[in-house]
Amino acid sequence: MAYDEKILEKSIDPSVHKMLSRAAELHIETAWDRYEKMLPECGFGELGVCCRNCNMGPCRISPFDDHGPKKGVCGATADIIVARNLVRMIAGGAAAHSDHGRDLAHTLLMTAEGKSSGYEIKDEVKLKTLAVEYGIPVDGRTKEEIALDLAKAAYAEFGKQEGFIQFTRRAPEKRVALWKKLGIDPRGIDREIVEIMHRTHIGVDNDPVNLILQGLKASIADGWGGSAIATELSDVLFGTPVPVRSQSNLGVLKKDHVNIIVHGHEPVLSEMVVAAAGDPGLVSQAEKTGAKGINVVGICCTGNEVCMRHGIPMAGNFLQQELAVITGAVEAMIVDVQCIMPSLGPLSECFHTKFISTSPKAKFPGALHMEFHEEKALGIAKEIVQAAVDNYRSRDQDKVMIPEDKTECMVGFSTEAVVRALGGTLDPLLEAVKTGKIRGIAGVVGCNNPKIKHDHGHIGLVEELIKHDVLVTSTGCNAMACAKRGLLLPEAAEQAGEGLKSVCQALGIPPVLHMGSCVDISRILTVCAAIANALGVDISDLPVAGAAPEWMSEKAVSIGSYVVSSGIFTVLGTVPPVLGSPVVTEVLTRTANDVVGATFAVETDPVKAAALMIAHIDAKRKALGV
Ligand code: SF4
Ligand code: MSK
Repeated sequence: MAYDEKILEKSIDPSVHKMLSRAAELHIETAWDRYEKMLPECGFGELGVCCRNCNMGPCRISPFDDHGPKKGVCGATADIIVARNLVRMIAGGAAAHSDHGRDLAHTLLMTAEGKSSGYEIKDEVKLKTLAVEYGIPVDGRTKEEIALDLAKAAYAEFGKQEGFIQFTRRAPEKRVALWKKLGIDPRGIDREIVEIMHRTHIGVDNDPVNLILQGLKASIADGWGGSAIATELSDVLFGTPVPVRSQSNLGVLKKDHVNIIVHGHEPVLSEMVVAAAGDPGLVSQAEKTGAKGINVVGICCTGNEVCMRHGIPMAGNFLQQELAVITGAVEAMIVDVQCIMPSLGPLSECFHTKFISTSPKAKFPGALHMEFHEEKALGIAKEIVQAAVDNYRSRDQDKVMIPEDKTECMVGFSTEAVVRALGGTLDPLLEAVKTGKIRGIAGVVGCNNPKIKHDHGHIGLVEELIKHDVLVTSTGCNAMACAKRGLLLPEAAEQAGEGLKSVCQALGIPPVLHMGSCVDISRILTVCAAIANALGVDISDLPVAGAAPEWMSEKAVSIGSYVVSSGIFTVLGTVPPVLGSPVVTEVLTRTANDVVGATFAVETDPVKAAALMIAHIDAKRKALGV
């Protein structure tokens, strides 16, 4: 079918073309329309030079006009304002990831105390490994006793006033020593986030470099702390992912089934929805309404979580959430926290879709709130699924338009699964890197953003990297873009360079490894740390690079910051709001290399971004003598 040129410009995904055309037909607006209405976006905001941290303002520095203001009312310069805004973004992102980790610690605590319903400790081996890491005794103790101590230890990481966060000690000794020297070895997770809010209050920290260092400290608390806790405790409770086959894209919705979408981030809710949807009583009720069954699918990182643990199909990434509702085939869109557009409420009212919020932290206009609590988790999940089943009768099949697009994928490469795929040790990977069959390793992650043609940034970059023998590890919305493109299949090795192709074929793995959700970037850090430790070097010495081609969220700012703080060069595909400050721009893109051994680069063209990453990888290979 031929589409309007304007629609084709918005995405590389044919399912998106179909659904945007459908939205236009129904006169329904989407994020792309709202983005266009927003243009031109505020130039001051884009440069990061507006401040409303106190009520003498709002103030904005005028970089465009020589006679315009160069200081805020308090005297803050563009450098100060940009640095404050940047680190507040880090605080927001680190808080989101870490609060997710805290919720997992809470679920583990409740489960260990026998107070939760429906949860169990699924990975006892991991439980014990983590307990040993924390110095918790394991011999002769029940899994509940160990889990109770582990949950309390993880909980304590958030409110700790002094000392260090245990999982940061997975980083190579040289890296930890550097963090200590710079004063950025984080103490408690919450403490570092609160300190950002304090320092950015009017009249406190007005040194851009000092502010950025605190931003890095909080981001390390996120990546090696809160996010790692979220990942590890999810594995304990729901099982450590192993490679599993599934499908991706809007075509996973089924015309003759009750369709339930789980969207958001925390597996605590979605695991129970998946369990409830398998309840024979609910399935038979669905059949009585005329449906052939109950079809659960995921969007955003919840999609990644349930896909890698249960093979539940992924309906799409961030910019596809509205399009899923526009198919007219969704009985319930069930959400918890993060990346959920408030537009879903009014949009759902145009269809029969029930938009169900579940977290006391995240309520939305137009949503039906069915609050989720661990004590009655399975019961509440069944009530939610029941609401979806009952809603099937309200579906107007004449309004249904599901694009047929869907692609096979292989997901679930946890660190443990990667090591298993390599035969139990990292040696084959190290050998492949040394011989050059694998030129280097890239972590490509992050969101969608209507500023960039949907999925073009992700796919353009990843395809270019694998073509040049760079093994890609992927999470978040990048992983979904890769899944839809068929890059998460072992067969995709055909698109890789000869070296990478031979390694993938020998091991039966895809050239792009799905490592999970946004918090699971902690898995990528763990792999990098293990490789650096095996080689006796720091992470900054490795031929590795990171990228977030279509990033948009504050979480992505925190991620980029902890990745760079860990010594990994990172390329951003959308421009961060820092260019209004020469000092901040210089620190992030140049000086950081002398401080933490890595920098940020900004490159909106994915092929050029890949070239930057490959050049960096080659330079590191040369320095390592491989
Ligand atoms: Fe203006 Fe300074 Fe207040 Fe910010 S903190 S709004 S720059 S006076
Ligand atoms: S879901 S943070 S849009 S990756 Fe983790 Fe996607 Fe970005 Fe949300």
